[in-house]
Parts: sequence; structure tokens; C-alpha cells
Amino acid sequence: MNIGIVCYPTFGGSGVIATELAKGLAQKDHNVHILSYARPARLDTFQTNIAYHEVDLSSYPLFEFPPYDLALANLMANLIQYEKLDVLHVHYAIPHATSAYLAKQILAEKAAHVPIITTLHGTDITIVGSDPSYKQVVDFSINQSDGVTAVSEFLKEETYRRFDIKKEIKVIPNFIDLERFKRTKKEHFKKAICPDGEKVVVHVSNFREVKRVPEVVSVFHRIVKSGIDAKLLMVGDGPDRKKAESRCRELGVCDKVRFLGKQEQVEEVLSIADLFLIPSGSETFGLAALEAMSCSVPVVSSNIGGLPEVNIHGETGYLCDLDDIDCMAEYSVKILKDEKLHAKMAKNARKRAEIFELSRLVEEYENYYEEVASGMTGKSD
Ligand code: GMT
Repeated sequence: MNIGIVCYPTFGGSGVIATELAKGLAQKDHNVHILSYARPARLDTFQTNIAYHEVDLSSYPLFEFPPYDLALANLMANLIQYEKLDVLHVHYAIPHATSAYLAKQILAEKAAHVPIITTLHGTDITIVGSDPSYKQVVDFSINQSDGVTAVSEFLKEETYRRFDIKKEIKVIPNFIDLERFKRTKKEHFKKAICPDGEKVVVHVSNFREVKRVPEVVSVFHRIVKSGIDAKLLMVGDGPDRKKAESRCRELGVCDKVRFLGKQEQVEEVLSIADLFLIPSGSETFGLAALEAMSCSVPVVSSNIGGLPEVNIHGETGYLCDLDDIDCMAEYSVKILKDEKLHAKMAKNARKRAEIFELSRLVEEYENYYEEVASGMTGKSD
């Protein structure tokens, strides 16, 4: 198939899922066209059957904000027509699903109707999409899609609860490259980070408010206060990094915390981790937690959103109520102090990550494309 994939070029989240899906489909001999406003962070290898199309945002003095959605719709229409796309799959509803609808209308008379599939990822429903400034357009654009998927059961139910969606939403969970995200010996790196054999606690995110990065530091402070000799590695960057740095200074733990910024090879950092903290205030899946589990790292997380579909309480780590810092600290200390418990949870974490193996879920998307396309042409096997 000729497949168009639209995404944000992000270091984490939907941009990663979209790009890894594109690479997986290309490895199965599909021709894949990726559309975005910058080259996606994970598009880090050359594959002859992956083409990257950067949205051409020509501006004009009249515009304070160039109309990205229109430029994207224009590119979509061109690719549908000239690259003969068999399916256009957009990741994150805003504004991608709306641009896809516009492209579909532009081509209504010209080209056979190409299935538009929208994958809902998270804040496109729970935060941005629910904002009155966008809500009606998001509702309309999801309903106009030919197929709709969500990355967790939680997000599916949340979409039905918040919007008037008339379509069936299929859940296809996020996935992981088990080969890339597996624990490897990084003795030199570990020695450099913790020369005295300290425990390594890791957090990875885009440091947005929903990720609760200052609370990560507060939990770590309590771990240190319990007498555990530990280091905290904060991977990523974003709006709340300064708040997290101030929290370090307030709590007097700066000498034990390293802000590493955005890292391409996050799997190397996870390979020296003893514990992963993700206290998010809103998380429809928690891809970062899955990446940690795949590297055999137990996870302490909040119990909101889709996190309980990934991190299993008492098996792969522990889950606590939102903002219950004491709970997260107690469970973190329990795991770090008990070698046997840690080893069991590390093994369980990797085992559970195998459920989300990349090739199985790429195939689920392939089958879904066929199902939606045949449903539109009325063809059935
Ligand atoms: O909302 C963000 O923080 C970014 C967003 C995205 O689309 O990149 O992340 C969402 O999608 C990820 C991939 O499906 C999920 O793993 C995240 O849980 C989800 N983030 C939130 O729901 C906050």
C-alpha cells in the first residue's frame, strides 16, 4: 500500500509512535510518506520506501500565525492525488484530522475517496481537544474520519464521554521496539553517574505541566531522606524544567540530580536505571513508562488515565493516587531497598513490555487499514 502518515515531529509521544509505525510499515514493503512541519526525531534511519514531506509554510505579513492546517491540507491533497495514497493516517486529531477532512473535500470530484484514519493520542482529547476554542471542530473532524483508533481503553472511553462520537473507536495500544529498548551493560556510564554505587532513579518526559516534574524531585527527595544513596536523572526538556530545578534547590538535592535534556538514545539511560518515576496528572497511555519497562526497570506511577493498562500494581511496580507523594516515595523505597522484589519486578516489567511488541501492533494497523478501506468500497472477504 501507499500510506500517508501525518504527525508532530516530537521527541516523545505521538510523534514517536507515528514514526516507528512508518518505519515498521516500510519494512513490510509498503511505500510510506511522512508529513510534518519538521523531520520527526525518530526518523533517524534511511529507508528507500519512506519519503519525508515537510509542510511548506509560506507566510505573508498579514498573518500573525501562518495557516499550518491549510498548508497541510494542501500537501495532503497533492500526495493523495499524485502519490496515489491508499490510506491517509493522521496522529493527534488537532489539526491533522481537520486538514484531512478538507483534503478529502478538495478531491471529492477528482480522486477516488481515500480512507482517512485518525489516531487519538491524548491531549488532543483530554486537554486541547476539550478546550471550547477547538471542541466543536475536533468533534466534527473525528466523526468525519473513516476510521478512528485510540491508544488505550481509557482514551476510547474518555473520547465517548467528552465528545459526541458516532463512530466505533478501535483501541490499538502503543508499542515498543523490544530490540532497541532492552537492558544492556553500561558499566562505564553507570560508574560515571554513580561512582559510589548509588541507586539510579530516572524520569523521561516533555516536562509539560501534566508530567508533574517538580513532584518527581519531591519524591526523589523523600527517597534520599529515607537513607538510600541515589541519583536522579531527568531526561527531556520543556516548560516546567525551571520549576523542577527550583524544587531541587528548595529541597537541597541538586548535587544528586542531573538534568540531561533531550536524549536521542534514551534506552542507554534506562539501561542504568533502578527505578522509573512517572507521576503524571494526565496520561492516556504513558509510552515513557513502557520504554522503561522494556529496559527491565520497575515503575512507580500515578494511577490515572491509561497508566494502569501499562504498569501493573505489585507486579511491574506500584501505582499511587494523583499527587500522593508519600505513597510514591514509600513504594520507591520499598523497591530500591529490597533486591529480591526489585529483581522480580524488573523481570515482570520486561515480560509485560513484550505484550506491546512493535511488529504485532504494526500488523494490527495494517489489518485496520484494509478493514476500513474494504468497508468503504463495500468489499468484504
Ligand atoms: O500530551 C503529551 O504530552 C504529548 C502527547 C503526544 O501526543 O505526543 O502524548 C500523548 O500521546 C502519547 C503517545 O500515544 C501517550 O503515550 C501519552 O500518554 C499521551 N500524553 C498524555 O495523555 C498527556
